[in-house]
Amino acid sequence: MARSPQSPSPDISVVVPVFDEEGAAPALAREIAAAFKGRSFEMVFVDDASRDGTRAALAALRTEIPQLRVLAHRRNAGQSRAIRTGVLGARGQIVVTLDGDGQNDPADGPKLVDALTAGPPGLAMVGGERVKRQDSQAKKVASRIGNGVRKRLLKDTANDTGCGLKAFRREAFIRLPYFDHIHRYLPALMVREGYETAFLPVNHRHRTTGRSKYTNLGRLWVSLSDLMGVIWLQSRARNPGGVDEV
Ligand SMILES: Nc1nc2c(ncn2[C@@H]2O[C@H](COP(=O)(O)OP(=O)(O)O)[C@@H](O)[C@H]2O)c(=O)[nH]1
Ligand SMILES: [Mg+2]
Repeated sequence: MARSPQSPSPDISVVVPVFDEEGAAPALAREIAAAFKGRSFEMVFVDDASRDGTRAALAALRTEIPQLRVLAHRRNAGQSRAIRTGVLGARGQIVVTLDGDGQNDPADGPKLVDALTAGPPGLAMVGGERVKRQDSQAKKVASRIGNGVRKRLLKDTANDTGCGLKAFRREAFIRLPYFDHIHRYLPALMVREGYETAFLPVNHRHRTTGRSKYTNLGRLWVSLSDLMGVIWLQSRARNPGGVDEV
């Protein structure tokens, strides 16, 4: 079934950034289709100039999965930029993001969406928190320290901002500033904009194919400059506490 631009917009857009994930992406697309079956949704995979067969593998799935869209960067621009491309291209009012390597479980997606839509009007994001992380000990330790330092400095009440599984209102996301790696600071930046955030425990799985794109040292280095940047953004925020039309 061909998608026509006139087809009605879905309620939910599932955005998946992928870089060299040809082994994981097709199975993940099928899992997303199964998890959101019966709901009004689309999925937007954003291929970040992968060097393997990711793009072709996804394109070949479009007849099997009519809800699948594939956007492709011409140059590699990183996970945050890929998420942003997906959100800007999304047609749903609610966006769910998840990692393209299969480590997040798509079955958790609808749960986050339901928590978001059932919440108070100011609630703009429900983030996943990986309860039993299936990563190397070194990655788990680095993540625990990183999350601890960030939470203390930013006071964003988030225990696990590195979790790729999140549901948020598209409208809220597009008001946030953009910088590389912003996807780890969404809770703090949502609060800065005057929104509320909430968190739910989610499943986490081993990476069974492909390779991690990040190293602990690389992450530490950019985290230091990002943290300073976000602290500055927080210090320069002023909030009117609501707007009344009189
Ligand atoms: N679009 C894009 N996605 C990326 C890039 N680097 C990582 N990712 C995706 O971001 C997700 C998390 O990356 P991953 O390497 O699994 O990180 P880890 O789970 O912390 O080891 C996966 O879906 C990757 O495909 C990138 O440069 N561009
Ligand atoms: Mg991963």
